[in-house]
Amino acid sequence: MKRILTIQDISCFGKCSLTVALPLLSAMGIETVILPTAVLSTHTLFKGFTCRDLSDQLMPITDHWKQEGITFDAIYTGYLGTEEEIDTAIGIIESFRREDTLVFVDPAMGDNGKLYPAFNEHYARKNADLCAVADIADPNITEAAFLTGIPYREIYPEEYIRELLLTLADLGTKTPILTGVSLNEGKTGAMGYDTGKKEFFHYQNDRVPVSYHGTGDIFSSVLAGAFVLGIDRTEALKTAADYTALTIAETLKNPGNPWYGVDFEETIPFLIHSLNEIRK
Ligand code: PXL
Repeated sequence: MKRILTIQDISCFGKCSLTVALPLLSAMGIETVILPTAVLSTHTLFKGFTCRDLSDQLMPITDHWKQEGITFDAIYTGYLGTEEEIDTAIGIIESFRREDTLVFVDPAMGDNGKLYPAFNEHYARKNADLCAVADIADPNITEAAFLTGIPYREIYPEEYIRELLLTLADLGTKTPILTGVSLNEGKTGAMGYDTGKKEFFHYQNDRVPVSYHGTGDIFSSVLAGAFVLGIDRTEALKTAADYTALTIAETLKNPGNPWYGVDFEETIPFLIHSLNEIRK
C-alpha cells in the first residue's frame, strides 16, 4: 500500500484541509499519515474562529518518525497558515524526500482574486519557496497570480494560463497545474505544464455555476492520491475534476445547502468506482 504524509491544518468544523484529505485519501486505498499544523475551531471564513498553532510540535513529531524509520511515497502540503509553517514544511520535505518521493503542493491561500483573511502578500510570496521544491503544485488562478506577481484576471485567453504555468515552472515546480481554468464558455477544469516533456495538458468538464468552499481541497486530495497511485496525468485530472463537479452537483440538491463546505461524503462511492474502472 502506498503511504502519503499530508501536512495541513485541522479545522474541526467546516469540511476542509485534513477533515477532507484524510477520508478521501484513505478511501482511495492510500495509507494517510497526518501532520496537523494548527487546530482551528472552524475554517477562517467563519467569524470568531479559534486557532492554536502547533509549530512547536512538528519537529518532535517528525523526529520521532525518523527514529522509527518511517518513510513516505508522497508528501502533500495544503493550507499552512504562517510563514514559519512554510519553512517547517520545506524542512520536512528535504528531510524525508527520497529519489522517488512525490512532492505535491497545494498553495491554499485564496480564491476569486483575493487572499483568505489570515494572509497577506508577503505570505503569498513565501509560498513560492514551497512551490520551488514541488514535483506538482496546483494553485488556482488567484494563487498563481499572487505567486508569480502576474495580475489576476477573471476573463482571460488561453495564452494567459500558459504564461502563468510557464512562470510557475520558472519558480521550480516540475509540473504546475492550474485549477479553475475555463477554456470554453460553460466549461471548467485544469491545465498543466510538464517541464520534462515541455508539454501542456488539460481536462475540462461542464461548469456548475456555483462556488463552494473546500472544493480546492477536495480536488487536490483526489489529484494527489491519483498521482500517488500511478494514474497517468490526464486520467488523474479527469478523476479529480469529475469527482469535484459531481460533489458540487450533489451538494446543490441538499435543501440545507451548507455554505461552509460540500457534501463529499455522499460521492465517495463514485470516486471508488471511477478508480476501479481505471484499474480494469
Ligand atoms: O480550504 C482551504 C482552507 C483550509 N484551512 C483553513 C481555511 C481554508 C480556507 O479558508 O481557512 C483554516
